[in-house]
Amino acid sequence: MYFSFPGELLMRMLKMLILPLITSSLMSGLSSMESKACCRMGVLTVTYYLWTTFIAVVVGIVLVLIIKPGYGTEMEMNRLGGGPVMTSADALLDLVRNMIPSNLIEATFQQYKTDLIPVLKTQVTTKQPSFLYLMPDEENPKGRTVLLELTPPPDMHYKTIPGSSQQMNVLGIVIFSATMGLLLGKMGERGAPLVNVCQCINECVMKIINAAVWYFPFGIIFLVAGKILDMDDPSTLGRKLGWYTVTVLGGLFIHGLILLPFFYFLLTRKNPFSYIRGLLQAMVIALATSSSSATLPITMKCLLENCHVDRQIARFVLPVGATINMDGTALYEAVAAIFIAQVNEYELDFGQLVTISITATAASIGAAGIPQAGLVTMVIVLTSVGLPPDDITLIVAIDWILDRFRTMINVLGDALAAGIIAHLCRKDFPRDTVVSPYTLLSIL
Ligand code: DAS
Repeated sequence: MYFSFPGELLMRMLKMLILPLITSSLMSGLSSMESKACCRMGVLTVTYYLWTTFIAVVVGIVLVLIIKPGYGTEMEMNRLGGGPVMTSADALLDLVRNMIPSNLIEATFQQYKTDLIPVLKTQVTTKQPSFLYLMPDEENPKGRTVLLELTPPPDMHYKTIPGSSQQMNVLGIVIFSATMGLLLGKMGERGAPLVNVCQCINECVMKIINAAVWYFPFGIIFLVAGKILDMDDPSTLGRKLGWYTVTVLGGLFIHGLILLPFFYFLLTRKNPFSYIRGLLQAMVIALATSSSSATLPITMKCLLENCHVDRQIARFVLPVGATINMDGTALYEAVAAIFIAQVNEYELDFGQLVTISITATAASIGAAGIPQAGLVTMVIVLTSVGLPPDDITLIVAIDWILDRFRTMINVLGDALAAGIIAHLCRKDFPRDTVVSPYTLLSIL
C-alpha cells in the first residue's frame, strides 16, 4: 500500500496543474494574438489533427488485416446475451452533449472521479453478465462505481461513458477558455487586467512545473513498479495476445516514429528527430503516467525550453491537442475492434471497416486524457459494427501496457503538431494562403 504512495504523489502533482495551465495558457495566449492569426491557426490545427488521427486509424486497420492476430486463437468466448444496448449515434450525440458541461468547475473535478479499472476487472474475474455502465459516484450512495445489467431498467436513459464525457467536459473548458481569450483580445485595454492575471498565473504554473520536475524520476519508478507488482498473472501478457500486442505496437511505431516525423519534415523542412529529442522528457512522463492530460505541463515545458516553439502557438495547440488529438488511441481502438471481430470469427465488410475508421476517430476525440480511457470509449467502436462490448474483457489484461505507448504517441502527435503549426503560422508565411483541409496536402 505505501509502495504506490510516491507514484500517487506524482499523479496528484500533475493533475493539480491541468486546470490552471489549460485556462491560463489559452486565455493569455489567444488574447494576445490578432484575430486573423487566431482563425488561421485554429483552422490549421484542427485540420491537421483530424488528418493525422484518420491516418493513424488507416495504419491500424491495414496492419491488423495483414497480421490477423485474432485468427486461430482458441479462446472460450465469454459470450454474454443481448446485442449492443446503445447505438453509435447515441454515443456520438453524447460526446457532443458533454462538450457543454453544465458546471465548468465540477466538470474538471469529475475528470478523475471515476476509477475505471476496478470495474473492468470485476467483469473479468466474475464473468458478470453486464454491460459497462459506470455510474458517476454522486449517483451511487456507496461512493463506488457499479456494474449494471446489460439491459438497464426502463427508466434509465442512456448514460454517458465517463471516459468520453469527462474528455468532453475538459473540451468544454478548452472551448470556454479559448472563447474568453478571443473575447479578451477584442476588448483591448479594457480586457488588459484579466489578461495580465492570466499571464501571471501561467508564469506561476510554469515555475511550479519546473520545481515539480525534480521529483518526477522518483515518482516514475514507483508508479511503474507498483503497476507491475499489481499484476496477478504477467504471463498472460505474452501467451494469448502476443500478436495483438505486436500489431498495436507496430502500428504505433509506424505512425508515431515514421509517418508523423515524415509529415513534420515535409511541412517544415526541418529535422524531426532533433525536435523529438527535445520531447523525450514528456514522452517518458506519458509512458509512466498513461495520461496525456497529466503530461501536458511537461509537454508545454519541453516545447518552450527545448524545442523553442512560439509561446502563443504552444499555449493554443497543446491544450486543444491534449483534449481532441489522440492518434495512438484512434489506432488502438481500430485494431482492438477488428481483433475482437477476428477472435469471434466475425467477417467485417468494407462498409464496417469504414464505420470503424470513422467511429475510432470520433471515439479518440472523446477519450479522456486519463489512464485507459481509450478502453472505455472503444465501446462506441464495437457497438457501431454490432460487436458485443463485453468482449473488451479479452484485451483488458494487457491494456495497461499498451495504454502507456499509445499515450506516448498521443503526446508526440500534439507536440509535433505545435512545431508544424508554429512553422506554418510564422510571420513570413504567405498570408493569402486559403486554409483548407487540402492546404496541408498542397504544402506537402
Ligand atoms: N491514456 C489516454 C491518454 O492519456 C489514452 C488512452 O486511454 O487511449 O491519452
